Amino acid sequence: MEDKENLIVNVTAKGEGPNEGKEPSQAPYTHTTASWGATFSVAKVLIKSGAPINGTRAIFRMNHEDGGFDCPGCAWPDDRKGLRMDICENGIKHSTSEMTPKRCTPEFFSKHTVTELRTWSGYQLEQAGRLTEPMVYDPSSDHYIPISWDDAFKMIGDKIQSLNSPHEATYYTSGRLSNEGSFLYSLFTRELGTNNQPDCSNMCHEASGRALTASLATGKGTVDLIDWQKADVIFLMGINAASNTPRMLTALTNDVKDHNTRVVHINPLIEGAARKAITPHDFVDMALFRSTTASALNVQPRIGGDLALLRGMAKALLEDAQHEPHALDRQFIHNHTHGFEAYEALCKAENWEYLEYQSGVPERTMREMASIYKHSRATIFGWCLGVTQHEHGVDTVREIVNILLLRGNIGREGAGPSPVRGHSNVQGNRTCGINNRPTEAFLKKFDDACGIISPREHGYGTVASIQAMMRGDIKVFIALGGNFVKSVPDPEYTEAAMQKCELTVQITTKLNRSHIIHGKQALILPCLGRTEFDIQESGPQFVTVEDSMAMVHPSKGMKSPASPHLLSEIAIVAGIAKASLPHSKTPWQEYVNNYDKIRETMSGALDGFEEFNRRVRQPLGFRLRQPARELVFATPSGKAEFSHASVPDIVPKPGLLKLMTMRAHDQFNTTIYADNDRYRGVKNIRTILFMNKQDMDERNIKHMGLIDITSIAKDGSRRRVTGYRAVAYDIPLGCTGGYMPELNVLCPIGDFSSQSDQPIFKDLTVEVTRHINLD
Ligand SMILES: Nc1nc2c(c(=O)[nH]1)N[C@H]1C(S)=C(S)[C@@H](COP(=O)(O)OP(=O)(O)OC[C@H]3O[C@@H](n4cnc5c(=O)[nH]c(N)nc54)[C@H](O)[C@@H]3O)O[C@H]1N2
Ligand SMILES: Nc1nc2c(c(=O)[nH]1)N[C@H]1C(S)=C(S)[C@@H](COP(=O)(O)OP(=O)(O)OC[C@H]3O[C@@H](n4cnc5c(=O)[nH]c(N)nc54)[C@H](O)[C@@H]3O)O[C@H]1N2
Ligand SMILES: [Mo]
Repeated sequence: MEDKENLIVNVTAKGEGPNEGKEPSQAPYTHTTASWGATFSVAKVLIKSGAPINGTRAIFRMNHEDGGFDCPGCAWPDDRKGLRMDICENGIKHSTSEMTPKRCTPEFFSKHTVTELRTWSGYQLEQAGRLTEPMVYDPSSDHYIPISWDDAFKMIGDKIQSLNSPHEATYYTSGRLSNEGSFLYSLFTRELGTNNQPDCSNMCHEASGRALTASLATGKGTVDLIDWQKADVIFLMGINAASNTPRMLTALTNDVKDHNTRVVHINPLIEGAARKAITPHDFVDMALFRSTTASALNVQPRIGGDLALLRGMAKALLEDAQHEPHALDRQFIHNHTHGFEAYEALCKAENWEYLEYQSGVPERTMREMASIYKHSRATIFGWCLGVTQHEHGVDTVREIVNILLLRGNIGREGAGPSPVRGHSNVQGNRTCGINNRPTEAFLKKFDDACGIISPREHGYGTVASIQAMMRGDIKVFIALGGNFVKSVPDPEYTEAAMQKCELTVQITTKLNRSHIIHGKQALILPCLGRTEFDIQESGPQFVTVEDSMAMVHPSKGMKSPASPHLLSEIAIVAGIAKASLPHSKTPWQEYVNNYDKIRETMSGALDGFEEFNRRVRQPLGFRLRQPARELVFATPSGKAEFSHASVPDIVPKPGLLKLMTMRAHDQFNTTIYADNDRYRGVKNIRTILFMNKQDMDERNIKHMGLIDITSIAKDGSRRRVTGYRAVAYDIPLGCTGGYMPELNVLCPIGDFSSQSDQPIFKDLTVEVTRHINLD
C-alpha cells in the first residue's frame, strides 16, 4: 500500500517546448550524424528567429582567430585556424537565439500580469524576445514596470546594507559569464564578506573538480586539442557529443581518418556520435555524404554502473600484467604515483560476478576494454554528466584517473583526463574566482592583489542556498544569468524558497521562469549578450573566456545591442557593488571604463594570468599553466594519488528503475528550440521516457503508451508526474531516461551526492506504471 502522506508532488506532464500539437512519434534514426538534417534544422531556426541574414553574417565571425565572439554554446575548444569555420548546428542555434529581432519591452509587461506569465511555458517566455529595460515588480498591479538603472542599483544597495550579515545574501552564476565578469562578481561578494557563490558548476562538473583535485591536485583536465588528435584510443563516457558538443565530432571523425584513433563509447544509450558521423563544418563531406564510422566499441553499462565497469577493466589489466610486463607502466607508477599496492590488492579482491552485475556488462567486454587500452600508446578519457551527476561521481572520476595512471597516461602527448565542460565559460568562471569553497592559497593571492580581506568560511553552493532560502537564512538572491528555478532540483520546493526571499535580482538577456517566480521585491536587469558591441568610456571593449582545455582567448561582440538601455554585465556588477559598498576602495568605475584595468588586477590576483593583457592579445590567446601536465602534483604525497573506493551496490530494488534526466537535441539547458530529439528519432514531444522493451512488457506498457512516473527520494518521499509516454528504446534493463528540465519535478532537493554536493540528476530511483485512467 502506498503511503499517501509521502506523495508530496503530483503533477501532469507538460512539455516546456513549443507544443505545436503535431503528431508525436519516435522511430530509429538511420541517417548520418551531423549531415543535411543539421543544415535544414539550422535554416528552420534562422527563419523562425527572423535572423537569417544577421545570423549568417555573425556566424562567420564566431570562434575566429581575428576577433569575433566566442560561441555561447558549449566549452569545446575552437579550432581557430583562420578560414576554416569551426561552428556547428547547435552553436548557430544558440547564438542566433540571442540575436532574435523580437523584443520584450515595458509594453509587453504592461499587457501581462506576473500571475498570467506563471502559466506560460519556458518556450513562450523566451519567445517574448530580448529584454530591453530594467524592470521592477509592482505588487499593487502584479506587473513588472520600468525602473531607472540608478534606482535599481539603490534598491539592491539599500537592501544589502540592511542585512544583519553578509551571509544573508547569495550570488548565483550561470556559466556564460566572462572571466572579467566572474572576477568582479566574486570580488564584490568577498568584499561584502561572503563566499555564498553558488554556480551552475555545482550541478555540472563539481564531481570532476573534486576528484581531479584529490588525485592530481588540479581541478581541470590536462589535455588539449592536439592531444585529442594524437591519441591512439579515446574512451568517451557519459556524453551525448553529437548534440551537446558537436564540434567534438570534428576531432573524432578527422582523427579516426588521419590517425586511426579508436573510440570506445561508454553509455547506456548508443548516441549519435557513436554512429556514422560527418565533420560538422565540413560542407564538402556533407555534400558527398562521406561519413566515418566513429566507434571502435560501444559499451552499454547500466546507469551508475561505470565504477564497477572501470574496476573490471583495471582488474583485467592487472591480471594480464602478471604475464605481460608491459601492460603496466611500472616505472611511471613507481616515480609518479602513490597508493598503487593498495589499489592492486583491491582490484584483485573484486569478484567478477559482482562487477558484472553492478556494471551490467559481461566480463569479456571488460577484458576487451582492457585489451584495447593495453595496446594503446596514448589514451584519453573524456567524460561529461553521465559520470558526474551521480551519488558516486567523485569515486568514478577518480577511478578514471586510476586507470590512466596504470599506464602512465598523463603528462604525455595524446594522453590524459579530459572532462568535457558544459557552458561555454563555466571553467573560466571557477578559475577567475567563482567558488563557494575557495582554498586559502587562492584567497591569499586574491586578497593581496585586490586589497581586501576575504572571508575564510566556505559559502553556500546551489542546493545549500535553496535550503537556506527555505529556512529564511537567505533573504537576497542575485543571479548573474541562468534560469535557476528551472535548472535546480525540486521546482516546487525551490519556487517556494525563492518566494520567501525579500529581494530577488535577475541579470539576464531573455525572459524565463526564474524572473516570474520572485521574492517580495524583484528586479529584472537586462544585459548585453556576447554577440553585441560593448563600448565604454575608453572605447570598444572585449572580454575573455577559457575553454574546456584551459585556453584563454578574447571574445568580442560585433552586433548592435538589442536596446540602447542595456548595460554590460560588468557595468551592472560594478553598479550594484558601488551601491552596496559605499566605502569601497576598489576602483569599480575605472574597471567599467576600461576592462584592461580589470585584467591588470587579475594578472596579480590569479595564478597563471601574469601579463594577462599582453598574452590574451596573442593570436590564439594563451594556455593556462597546468602543473599536473608537467607531472608536478601538489598532493599531500607530492605524487598522483590512487584512490581506493569500494564498488557500491547501485542496482535498484526489484520493480524499480534508475532514471537519468538529460537533454534533447533541440535545447540548450532550459532553453527549448523545438520538440524534437533528432538523433534519438523523437518528433514533436518532450514528455517521454526511453524504456527497455522488456521493462515495458512486464508493466503492460505499449510504445507511445501513457505512463505515470513516481520517484522515491532518499527520505522516502515521493514525487509523481502523470501522462508521460513510453518509448521502447535500446537501453539496458532496469534503466530509463527522459528530458530535463521537465523531469526536475522528480528530483528531490535532498538527493545530492555526499561526495560532490551535486544533485543526482542521473541517479534517480523511480517506479513506472501504465497510466490507468486515460490509456
Ligand atoms: N546543444 C546543447 N549543447 C549543450 C547543452 C545543451 O543543453 N544543449 N548543455 C551544455 C551543458 S551546461 C553541459 S553540462 C553539457 C552536457 O552534455 P551531456 O553530458 O552530453 O548532457 P546530457 O544530455 O545530460 O547527456 C548525458 C549523457 O550521459 C549518458 N548517461 C547518463 N547516465 C549515465 C551513466 O550512468 N553512465 C554513462 N556512462 N553514461 C550515462 C546519457 O545517456 C547521455 O548520453 O552540454 C553542454 N552543451
Ligand atoms: N534534471 C536535470 N537538471 C539539470 C541538469 C541535468 O542534466 N538534469 N543539468 C544541470 C547543468 S549541467 C547545468 S549547467 C544547469 C544549467 O543551469 P543555468 O545555467 O541556470 O540554466 P540555462 O538554461 O543555461 O540558463 C539560460 C538563461 O540564461 C540567460 N542568459 C543567456 N545568455 C546570457 C548572457 O549572456 N548573460 C546573462 N546574464 N544571461 C544570459 C537567459 O535568460 C536564459 O534563459 O542545469 C542543471 N540542471
Ligand atoms: Mo552544465
